[in-house]
Amino acid sequence: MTIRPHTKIIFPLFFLLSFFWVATLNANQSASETSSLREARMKWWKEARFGMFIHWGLYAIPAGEWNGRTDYGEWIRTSAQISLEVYDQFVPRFNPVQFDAEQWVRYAKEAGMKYIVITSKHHDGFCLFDSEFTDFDIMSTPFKRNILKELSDACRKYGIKLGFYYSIMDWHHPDYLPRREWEINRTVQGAVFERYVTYMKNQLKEILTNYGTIGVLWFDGEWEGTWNDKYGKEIYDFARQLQPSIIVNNRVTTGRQDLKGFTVEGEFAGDFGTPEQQIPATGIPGMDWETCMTMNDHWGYNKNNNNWKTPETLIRNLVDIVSKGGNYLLNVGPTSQGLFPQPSIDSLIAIGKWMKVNGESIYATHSSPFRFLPWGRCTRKDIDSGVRLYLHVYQWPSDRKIVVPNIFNQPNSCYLLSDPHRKSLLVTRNEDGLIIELPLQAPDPYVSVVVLDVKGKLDISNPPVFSSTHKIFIDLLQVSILSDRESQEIRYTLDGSVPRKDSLLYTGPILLNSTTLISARCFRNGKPVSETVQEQYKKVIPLSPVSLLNPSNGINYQYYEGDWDVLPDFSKLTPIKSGELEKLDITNANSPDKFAFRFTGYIEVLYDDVYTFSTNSDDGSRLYIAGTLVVDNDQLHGPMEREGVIALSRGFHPIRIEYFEKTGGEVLEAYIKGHRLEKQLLKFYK
Ligand code: H79
Repeated sequence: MTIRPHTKIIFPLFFLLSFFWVATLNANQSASETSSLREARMKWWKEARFGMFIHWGLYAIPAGEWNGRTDYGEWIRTSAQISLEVYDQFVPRFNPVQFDAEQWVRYAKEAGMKYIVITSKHHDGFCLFDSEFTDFDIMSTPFKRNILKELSDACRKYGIKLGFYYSIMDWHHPDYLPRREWEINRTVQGAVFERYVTYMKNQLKEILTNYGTIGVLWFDGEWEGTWNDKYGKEIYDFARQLQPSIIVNNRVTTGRQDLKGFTVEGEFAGDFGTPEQQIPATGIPGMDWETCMTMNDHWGYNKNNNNWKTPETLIRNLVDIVSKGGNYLLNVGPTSQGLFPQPSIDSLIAIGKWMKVNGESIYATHSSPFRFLPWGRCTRKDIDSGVRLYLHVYQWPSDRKIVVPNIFNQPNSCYLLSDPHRKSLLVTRNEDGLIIELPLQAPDPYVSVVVLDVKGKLDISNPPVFSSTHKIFIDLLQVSILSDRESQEIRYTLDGSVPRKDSLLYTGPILLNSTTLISARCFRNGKPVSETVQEQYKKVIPLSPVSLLNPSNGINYQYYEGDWDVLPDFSKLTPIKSGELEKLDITNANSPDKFAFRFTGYIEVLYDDVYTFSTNSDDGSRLYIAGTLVVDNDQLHGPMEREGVIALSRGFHPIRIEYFEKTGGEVLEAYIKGHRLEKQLLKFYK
């Protein structure tokens, strides 16, 4: 059973849990910029919350179709393996006579968007602007009108901020490396990557000096091994010198982990994270981010794809993102004639209609103070008398009541944001929180917003959070329970029952010596003020070791080739080569891309303990001990570390590490950490 609290130390509750309001310093902040200067630079962007992405270029001409396949987009040159010579023939065909920059900007404005980010150059290398440094630009087309110039003038006229997307990867420039692997007759001879970096700088100087103030610089295509952190920082500084207030995304350098869009902790991350086609489960304290997303399945125009998101989805995405503290950059892929697809226009108008009524709940608001709301989302804004909560109701309740859970502030006023008369809604309190009585009919078919003004500083009780080194243990485990509020008690049970006012009072870390289910809940004045949370802690028997007669350093490997997006089933494959290596090493691959390794050997641990193993890999990897999957780091991604735990007895244990690489950079490392063992690279035996 359990040994009761053995210490009276009150834990520093606030460190862990004050994340909803803390504005931490950005780890990447350049030394010369104070946090208040950074805040001033980011202000317009953080208040804007909603912007338009535009993917436009030569790829709008094939419109997603090539040799009978119809699912291409802006990647068509590479995905359909179109040679440079053939792709170049789109240049004399690019003549978007219906392009009207002001109309595009009006669409954005109409939708309630505050900024536009357009592809000045996508991966295909084609430039929508007049560049001195290449002929592969708009001036070589019959159109001969500088798109960026017209758009920047229109944006200025309508008060919309303009940003430029600029691809680091460039499938056209002779000095960019690597080539696509199917481009067998495009020689790399004479290619000098440094010269490509100079080309980039020259072009960045053009787009950052010829079009007035530019709000955002949005890099992409940074993941091929040729780009690195040194270039990234250099280019970031270069951009900031030319436009001191510009906001630069994290793809300027190489720390982005995958399409989740956030940079590896501790690495330079530009000014904001870039989740792509996805919305993070929660925001990240002190981290600015922007989800970019398509309206159908493609960024560039695809004439056959009709998988359009509904206005409801788009509006709810915006609300969801803003409630988590992010921005929404919603894409339009115009046609080769220069027109927005009609379904995009329709959605922009529908969003705009919603924003005209409800925009106040989006612009310049902050993330939700609630961890979870069953009926929708919340954003908030500080006002003189306290805090204004915007309650975004997705499911209009049939009993006409919504609960604002565990809030102690006194309500000041409450009304529907759509109601010009601001007719008061009845607010009462019960033990769950504030209860708001709504009218029978939802004012909006997609998301209805209720305004709730409360007095003073927010006083909301979220459920407590458990903290321990692991969820499994061998002998004893110390578990802490933390709350984000000082003025309340935590009560807990160890038998799975819901904590009551006379349950055990938490006063300090709990020491467990057997498998236990802990349930915890916050109380104030003897009344429960939060939901109950539970966690199971499992006592385990550490894995028995194996005996090795003559252990020597080294590891066995099998090498495979193939084109995978996830780890293959190695049992069905025949290795191309195999042998022994001194350490975990993928440098003896025969090919730069599309290969896999399977390593087998033994590791030794010196104590019985719960060990944390991790792999850092690009692309996917998995680590097994004695056949048990411990680390699952599969999938396509940039360098990314994932961990897992297992209890081991002192001695040798069989280990297997699987790894694959599709394209781009490659890395594989494996680490171990224990209570008495600092994190270190694994050593292998055979
Ligand atoms: O411009 C649009 C797309 O054309 C471009 N980004 C958006 C804004 C895009 N290019 N590629 N992708 C999106 C998907 C690529 C994913 C991967 Fe990777 C590249 C998988 C592995 C390398 C990103 C970097 C995820 C892991 C590392």
